[in-house]
Amino acid sequence: MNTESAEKARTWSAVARRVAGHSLERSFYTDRNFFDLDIAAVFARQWIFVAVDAELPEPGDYATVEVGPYSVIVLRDDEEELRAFHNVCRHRGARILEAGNGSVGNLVCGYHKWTYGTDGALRHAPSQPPGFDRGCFGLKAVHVRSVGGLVFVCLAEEPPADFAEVAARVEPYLLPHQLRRAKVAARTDLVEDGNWKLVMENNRECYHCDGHPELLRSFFPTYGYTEENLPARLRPAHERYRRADAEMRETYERLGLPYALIEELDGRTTGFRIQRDALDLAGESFTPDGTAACRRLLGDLPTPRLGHLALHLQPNSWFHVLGDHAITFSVLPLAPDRTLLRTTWLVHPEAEEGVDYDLDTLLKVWTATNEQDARLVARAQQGVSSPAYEPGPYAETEYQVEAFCAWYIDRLREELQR
Ligand code: 3BY
Ligand code: FES
Ligand code: FE
Repeated sequence: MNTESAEKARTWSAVARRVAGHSLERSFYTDRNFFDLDIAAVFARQWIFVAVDAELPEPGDYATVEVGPYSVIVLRDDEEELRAFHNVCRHRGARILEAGNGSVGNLVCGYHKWTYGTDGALRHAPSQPPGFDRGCFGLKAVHVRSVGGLVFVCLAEEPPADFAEVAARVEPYLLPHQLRRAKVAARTDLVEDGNWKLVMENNRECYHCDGHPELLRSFFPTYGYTEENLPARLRPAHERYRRADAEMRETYERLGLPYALIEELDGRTTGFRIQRDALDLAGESFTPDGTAACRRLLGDLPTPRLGHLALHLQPNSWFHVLGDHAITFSVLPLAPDRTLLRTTWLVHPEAEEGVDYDLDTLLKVWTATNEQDARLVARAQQGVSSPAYEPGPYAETEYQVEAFCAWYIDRLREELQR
């Protein structure tokens, strides 16, 4: 057996050995081969959440995003449509734009100044001989689409066919918040010392939520439990939840806001979960007393007491959309043991910092929560890196972690069978 097929056989047997209801083996979190396979099977195949429309309001506005070895330019073109291109020059391959966001008239490669329009067409290539056909050297396009103001790219030639259906089911929940026209109040990049799957798994359970004192002022720690498996210490919170939930349902009905839980996290190509749900205390926002952090409400909604719309998507994102603001989370793998978590806070387009909202108050809870989660993820990475680690059993309340892993293993199987 050559090295490549020996490697493939090892990968196959690790995938085949996976025991449902248990965490993954060490190699999935530590090996370069699995990291490369994750890029090929997941990040280069699926729709990946990378940006928000509100970052790119005007023609020429762009954001560059690194997805494993890929670099992608997401851009608003001259017709105000979203476009995405590989950030790779068609001359000798240099990165065209440096990392970050900005605004351009044309895309000019920093190496020898080949110049592309916002439609990706090569407009100018200095000193090329007569007969040089610019039409053969346009930028390579990447699939891109917005779902209610959330921007996704897909690096595959043929994107998963079921994403359009997911978008159609999710958009009615998002549209009342008008995220497409919102304003970016802040964005943070946190590099976590753990594999991207540990970051996702950590987000998919509230078994560890005791570690989030700031979040738990407003977020019900009963999340993910049922009446049957609810621990006794969460009974009082559950009682408060039941009262708030009954009231919220009336509000949602009255305002015509979609709220029903849809949970299809595995068994399909684009796994997702969406639910509009109550928050504790004032029930408006992620603040110490639960009151709104921003006075101007998204989409000019008539009341801030709307709880939160929680959206989870496989493979790399989650969202909390409230009456007064929205927060988006994008997870991008950097190395087997390093992951970027990009968090973006959105407010009403006319909300003024210092007048309608205080930036510290707006950012406080999720900044603290992200840092707490990053410490837990680093701890998990350290532990699973030990040869003594063996996969352990999930608690019932960790069913969404199991759904994530089952979904992920299916993607690896698909890739290995290609
Ligand atoms: O972000 C979420 O969806 C929540 C917060 C706490 C745990 N996780 C389920
Ligand atoms: Fe871009 Fe030469 S590599 S112009
Ligand atoms: Fe957490």
